[in-house]
This record gives sequence, C-alpha cells and structure tokens, in this order.
Amino acid sequence: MSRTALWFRSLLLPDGWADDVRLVIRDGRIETLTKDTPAETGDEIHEIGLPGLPNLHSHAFQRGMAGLTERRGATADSFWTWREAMYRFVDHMGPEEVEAIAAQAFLEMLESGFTRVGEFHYVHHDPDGTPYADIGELAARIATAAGETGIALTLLPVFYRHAGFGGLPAAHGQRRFINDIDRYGRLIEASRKAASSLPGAVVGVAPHSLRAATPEEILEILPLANGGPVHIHVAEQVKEVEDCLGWSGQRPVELLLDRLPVDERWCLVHATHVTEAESNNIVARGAAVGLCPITEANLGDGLFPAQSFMERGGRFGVGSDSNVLIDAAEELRLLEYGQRLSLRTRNALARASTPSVGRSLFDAALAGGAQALGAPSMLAVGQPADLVSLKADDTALAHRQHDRWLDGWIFAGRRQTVDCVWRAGTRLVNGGRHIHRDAIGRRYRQALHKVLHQS
Ligand code: NGQ
Ligand code: ZN
Repeated sequence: MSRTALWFRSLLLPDGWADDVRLVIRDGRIETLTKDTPAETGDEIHEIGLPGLPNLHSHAFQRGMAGLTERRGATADSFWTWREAMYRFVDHMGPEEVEAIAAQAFLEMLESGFTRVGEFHYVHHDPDGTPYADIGELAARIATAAGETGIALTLLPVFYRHAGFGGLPAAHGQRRFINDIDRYGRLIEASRKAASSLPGAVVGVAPHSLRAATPEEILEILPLANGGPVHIHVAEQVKEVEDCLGWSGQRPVELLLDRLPVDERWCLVHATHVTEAESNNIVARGAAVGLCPITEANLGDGLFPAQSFMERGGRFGVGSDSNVLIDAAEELRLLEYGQRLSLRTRNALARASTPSVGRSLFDAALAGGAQALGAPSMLAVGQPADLVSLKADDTALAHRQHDRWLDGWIFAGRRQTVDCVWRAGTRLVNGGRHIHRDAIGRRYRQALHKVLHQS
C-alpha cells in the first residue's frame, strides 16, 4: 500500500479551479480531495496543477523517422510519397527497436503533459511478413514500453487487410500489417494478455481505414471490442474521398455512418474532409473526432471544420499521430491557429461560457480524449491520480492566474513550461525531465543506428 499527499496552490478540478487543494493518493488513486486547506507536514507542495491530457492517436514507431522526410523528392511530394518512405522505415525494425522507439515516444509524451496514449498499433509481423511465434510479440513490446515509461495505455491493435477501397489485395509494403479475421481475433486476445499487467490499460479494436478494411469485415471484428473503444482513420486526404466516391458513390464519413453502428464508443481519426451534414451526423452519434493538428499539417491533409463542429457540441480530442513533434500544448495551439488562418478570425475555439481559448481547448481535449480512450481523466475521489504541474516561475505564466495559465502555457509557453507529471500517483517527470530520460534516450539512439544503418 503506498500513500502520498500532494498539495496544490491551485488545481483544475472538473468543476473549475480550486485553491489550496490537498490530495491524498493511495495505490494510485485519489483517496481524499480537500479544498481550501493548508498543507500538512510531509506534503509535496506544488503551485499549479492540471489533469493529465489523453493523447488519443499515436503510431509510436514513427517517432524514429521524425524529420527524415522533410526533403524534396524526385516526384511531387505528398501524403502518399511520405507513406512510401514510412513503409521503408518499417522494413528495418525488429522487436527490440519497436520497443526502444516506443519508449522514447512515450517518454516525450509524458514530458509534454500527456498521461495516457491511444496506441494505434499496426506493425504486427516480422520483416518478411511472417507472424512471430507469439502473434502479440510487437503488441507486447508496446505494452512493455508503456510500462517502462509509466504512461497509461489504451492499446488499439489494428485490423489491416487491403490496399484500397473495395478489398484490393494488400501491397508488398504492407506485409507486416496484414491479418485475416481469425488471426486478428488471436491478436486481440494476445494484446489483452500483454496489457493485463499494466494498471488501467484498455484494449480496443481499430480497423485501420475504409481503405484497409471493408465495412463487412469491420462489422465482423466489432464484437471483439467487448464494449471498449473503436478507432478508425477516415477522410484524411482528398484522394481518399475521391476513391471512396468512385468505389461506392458515398464519401468516407457518409459511408461509415451509413453502414456501421458508429456511436460514442467510436473515434473517427482525422475526419478532415467532411461536409456540414456529415459533421452534424458525427455530433448526433456522439462519436469523438481525433484531431492530430501537427501531423495533419506536416502531411498536408487539410483542415477539419473544428469551429462549427465544436459550436454544435461535437466531441474531439488530440493525438500526436506520426509523432514528428510531440507536444500536448502545441497540438492545441495549432488546432486553434488552423481555424484562425482559414476563417480569418480570432479565438475560434472558445466556448460561449468560457472566454479563455486555452481552457476551452483543454477541457474539450480532456473530455473527448477520455471518451475516445475508454478511460476517465478527471481529478476526483476514486479516480487515478494522473496530474501535470506547470512551472509557476515560467515567464509565460508570470502574473497570470487560473485560465490565463492555460492560455499562457498553450499560446506563449513551450514544452519546458511543464514541471512534474504523475501517472497513478507516481511522479514520472520532474522539472520537465522523465526519470528514465537518459537510459531510454541511449537505447533509442542504439535502436535508430540499427534501423537506419545496419540493414
Ligand atoms: C498510418 N497515418 O497508418 O500511419 C497512417 C498512414 C495510411 C496517418 N494517416 C497510412 N496519418 O493512412 O494509409
Ligand atoms: Zn494515424
């Protein structure tokens, strides 16, 4: 039984900011939460506390190729040429490398203020496409990396079978991803086993996209979710919308909502290219949209109409997706800036009830991310103590208070504004540094050497 007490001068609770808050944490959960109370001897004292943010969409291994594709190629560069480069990177990773790169990505997520990751995990087989002796070998590596860093995990093993709409046969570059429905069932089982040693781990199902899985196949795998989350990439690229129209006469989101039982268990990742009607229908179903602003900008996807979606009560969270840059505050900042640039307005994503853009974005990403990852993310008695503290002496926060701290962190701060991060009551980040930063960083460099130079 472990017991610690934290005291915050100000803490953001589900019903707003509270001052002089004392939390007693037992076995990772908040046992008591008392407002307006002085610190007691032995309490850890902090100034500004927030709930940890969920990162609802990641492909951890892509951290290893961050920055390597920012070079003009022989033909016009696009999402699709980036994807070819990504497939070449995938060819050279073994289980050790998958684990080492994931650990580095998860560590950086924690350092930036994320306390749970939704890992959309689709590299399953060995480099020639043969399943490992244990079908869940690489899923287990992801779980191990999460355990090493301490981040909470929602593991989303991906069902991937085809190269394009209408069940096209998979391509050579996709051989490590491919499963039929039976083998996917075994993968889910193995993933549940791998995640079972991690406190608070959640397992969901993830048909990769309507390109990689047919609606019939998705219907068949849905029961494997067992009430857990269902994630899918959808309508990210214009070509994807055109190909879907050509194949089915419907747009991807239209088809998804028409043919599949999309509800609040679902997370529609990207949903970039939606009509107003599609956007309204997502709201009506209560599904979350998974926005990944840094990656969507990096890959030239386009902009999701977030302002109108939010105004109608749409739910969304943020994800670091390709992990080209890992920064919780910057995802929120870029989400807002995309809307400002396209709508030529300011303060696009502030709710009427909450003038602060930072607070509105943070609240929305907290609630939407928690829904999408199948795990509550709030500071209340009985809940896991997943917390972030900000550096009160950071110049971006000077002479500010409460919601203005969030505006300061998101719009005027940087990753170093984050001070400490706790997951289930364990302090994993201290002064902005993860407790295992050096060892995990060393192993990451060795793994990259192998992936990039020894194959
Ligand atoms: C992925 N990433 O699975 O890593 C995808 C690219 C695809 C993003 N969509 C591959 N950002 O969609 O086919
Ligand atoms: Zn993705």
